[in-house]
Amino acid sequence: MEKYYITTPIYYPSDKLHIGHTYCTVATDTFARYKRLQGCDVMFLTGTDEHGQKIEDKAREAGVSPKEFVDKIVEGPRGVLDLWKLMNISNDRFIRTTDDYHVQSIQRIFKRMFDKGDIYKGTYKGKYCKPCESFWTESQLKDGCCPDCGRPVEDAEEEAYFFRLSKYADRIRDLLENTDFLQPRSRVNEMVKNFIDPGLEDLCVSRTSFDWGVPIDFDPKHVAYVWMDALFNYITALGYENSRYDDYEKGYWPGVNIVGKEIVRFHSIIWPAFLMSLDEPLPKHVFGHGWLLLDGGKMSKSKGNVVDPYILAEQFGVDALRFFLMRTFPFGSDGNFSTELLIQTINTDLANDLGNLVSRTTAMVDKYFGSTLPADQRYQAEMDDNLKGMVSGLRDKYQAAMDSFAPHKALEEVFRVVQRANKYIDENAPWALAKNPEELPRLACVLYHLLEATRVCGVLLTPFMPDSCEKLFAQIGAEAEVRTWDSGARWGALPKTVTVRRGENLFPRLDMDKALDALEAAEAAAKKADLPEIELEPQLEEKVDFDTFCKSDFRAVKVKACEAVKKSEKLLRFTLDDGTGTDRQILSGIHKWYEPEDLVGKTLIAIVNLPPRKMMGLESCGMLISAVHTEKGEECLHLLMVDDSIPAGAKLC
Ligand code: ME8
Repeated sequence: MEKYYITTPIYYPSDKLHIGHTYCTVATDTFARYKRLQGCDVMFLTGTDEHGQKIEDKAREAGVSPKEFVDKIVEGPRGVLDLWKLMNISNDRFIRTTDDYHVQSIQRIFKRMFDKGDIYKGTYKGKYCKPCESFWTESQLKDGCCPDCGRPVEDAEEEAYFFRLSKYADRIRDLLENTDFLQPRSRVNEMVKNFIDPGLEDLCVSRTSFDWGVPIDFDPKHVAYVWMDALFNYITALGYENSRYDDYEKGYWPGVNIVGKEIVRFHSIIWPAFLMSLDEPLPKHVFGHGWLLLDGGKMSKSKGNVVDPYILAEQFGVDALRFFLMRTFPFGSDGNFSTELLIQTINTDLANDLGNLVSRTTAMVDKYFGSTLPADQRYQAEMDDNLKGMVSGLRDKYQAAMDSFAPHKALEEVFRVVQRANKYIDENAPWALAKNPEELPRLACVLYHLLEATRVCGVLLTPFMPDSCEKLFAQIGAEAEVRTWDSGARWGALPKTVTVRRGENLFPRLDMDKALDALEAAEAAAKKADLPEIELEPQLEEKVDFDTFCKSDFRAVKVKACEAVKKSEKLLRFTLDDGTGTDRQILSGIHKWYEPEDLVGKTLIAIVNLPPRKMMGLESCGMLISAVHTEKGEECLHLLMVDDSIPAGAKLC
């Protein structure tokens, strides 16, 4: 059986995971599942990269040991392991670079390279980017800052060990330029131009200024450079230079390393040079995927724009989220993430196209044939050829896309067939065939074709949405033997007299406004749950000076009319008597809590000297005051109302 080894970058647990990290791991999981579907003996590795100064610093700030700090992020509630479980990540192994066997391997590897003369002692003078844990030479800096993250760098000088990276420059150039080692091809130029052409300098591979790393056992004031420690995880996890595993000898290596674009330099220059030094085989491929961006910028906790994968998966479903990530963003390029796009994709591809195909087809088999198709399926028609041809040719196209690391293209092919199948329903109008008893064999044939198209799409979608495809198979009556890779290329594998079992709607349609509101509420609740209790105490809120407060003009206002704003789920439009003799219009997003007719005649409190704002094309002059609190995770809102003894226009002071 062909062995296939694939890895994700090991995550640096200095903070919580965001949707960008999830993207990378879901993609690798999809490839691993695809190879398993093909019958390969797959080893899929992920893990965490736990050493380095940044973690030592963060742990100190938190008042815990570095190990306690990383343990919480890796193993704690809603930590890394929990997230991969939730996302249905099928890794066979999880490595932590603090694991004893890995530490032992790094020490042995360091010694072997030292004994060989590829690592030597010298003095490090240069620049260091602490957040990226990267050394840079003066010439590599961009405007004096780290070329990766743009942040300031520090001067660094210390006794250090160096790796003779320069010795491997020609071999690395050849590897990049003349093989398909680094993909997509577009990344090759960047590496050669920025790093190889200016000349590769030897690489500093030890530090003495902090302790949180793998100690060099023959010179213990040094710890191994975190990238050396991290890169070797790909083979130490197979048992290289340790006795914990024996999979390295069993032939899993060389494997495929999937990495994000900012760490392609480490993986396509330093990593192969390390392996060359040890005379070990190089990875089959390094694939550098793009970034998910938010509003065109990088996702990062510090920008306060992290999108929590837990919340997204809980709100929209694990498979819908997995699917969206793979369907929407071409794998080698950057893409702009947005929740609106996620909801749109769910509605279009999953609810309208795939979900509808399954529910319409099973409903018709159920309605016209009492759930089991009859064996008599005469009358193939010429109009069937196009659908049959597309379905029969689908697996090859899908395979070509997957093998060139283009899962988005594979999904494009599958959805072309899903859409074609939906069109086939309309072309054949089964409801019309059902009216004529003589047409029943043709009707059975049409429905069988639809089930076949659905089944083949289901087989090929399994790596992307494993749980949903199981449900899909159960509904269309596809048993285990027709869920296989082989059967994915065989038109007619489904037994003719198949029995369908109508089930729940696989992907219900979402209401955009409601879904966004629910997401906002879930995010707010999660943020609250994250905060230490003391920060919720009102006395810690920012103070407003008395004069500023006095500038606010609060008035009693009487509701003359109130109506829902067209095309808005939330907004109510109030016509108010504010005592001035001229009506005042205020818009308020409170429809969730109040029906407009219940508010007419009530006296409310409004702040009336805010600058006018436009909402849904209407002007709002002021804001109604309400009291808001959360009960059982639900946001509750009450408008402040006063009794009739207070006339409209009365000023609150
Ligand atoms: O780089 N979009 O760890 P890491 C897409 N420990 N991918 C993103 C992303 C985004 N917005 N943000 C991060 C490290 N990633 C090292 C790896 S491997 C020997 C050591 C990806 O936690 C990023 O590109 O900073 C990287 O591939 C992965 O998440 C882990 O990032």
